[in-house]
Amino acid sequence: MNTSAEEEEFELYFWPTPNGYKVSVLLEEIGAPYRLMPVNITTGEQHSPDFVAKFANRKIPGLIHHYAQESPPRALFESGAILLYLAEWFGRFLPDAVEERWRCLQWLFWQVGGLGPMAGQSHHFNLYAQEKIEYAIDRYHNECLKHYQVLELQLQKSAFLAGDYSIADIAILGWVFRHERHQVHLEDFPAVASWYHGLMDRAAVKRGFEIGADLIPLGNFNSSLAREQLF
Ligand SMILES: N[C@@H](CCC(=O)N[C@@H](CS)C(=O)NCC(=O)O)C(=O)O
Repeated sequence: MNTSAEEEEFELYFWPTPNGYKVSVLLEEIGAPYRLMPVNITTGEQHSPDFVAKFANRKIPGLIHHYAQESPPRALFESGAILLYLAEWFGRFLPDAVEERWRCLQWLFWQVGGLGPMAGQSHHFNLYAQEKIEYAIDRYHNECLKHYQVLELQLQKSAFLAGDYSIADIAILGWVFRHERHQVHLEDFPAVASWYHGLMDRAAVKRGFEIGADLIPLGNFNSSLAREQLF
């Protein structure tokens, strides 16, 4: 850590979704105090001028780090970048050894560029699209299955993705948490299932996924307003 605890403050701009949970789980694992800043993406708060001024991507999660009194705070979007930033800042959940570090980054990028977008589109076409388009539903479901198969083969060889438990596991867990929504049965992927249940037993992981539980009833992804703001 590079600053004194009194000067330091994190604000997590958050909604209880897979990409949001990745950061709440990591912050809970690290034990870093943070202020939760709910952003109701179903009512369009991600498009408010205030939010966009901080996070040009108009999506959660976003992180603000007040790290020194005399320096302007850092604002970051993109969950993978946020995980990496926190892991480097605290020197935790990112392997030091070159081989494992690159494997960790490889799986982190695999999640943000592969599993996340494919599972996200699967949720969209299964649950939110008003028109049920069989081709799109099948396409993203098949992509999810291919990604789970890749994960399965890796987890048959090693307990975690890259050496010890790391931000790669946390990033992937954020999406596997929603396996029912992308209609993947964990019984078909035994190594993924055992990795998943092992991680879900961790107290910090449980806390991370509990963050924002009170917000869930405030978000309706199927309202016409949500469709207008999100899709
Ligand atoms: N690549 C981004 C994706 C973030 C993302 O898609 N966030 C969703 C919630 S999981 C969101 O804020 N959507 C609001 C919108 O699209 O308007 C990341 O990994 O942070």
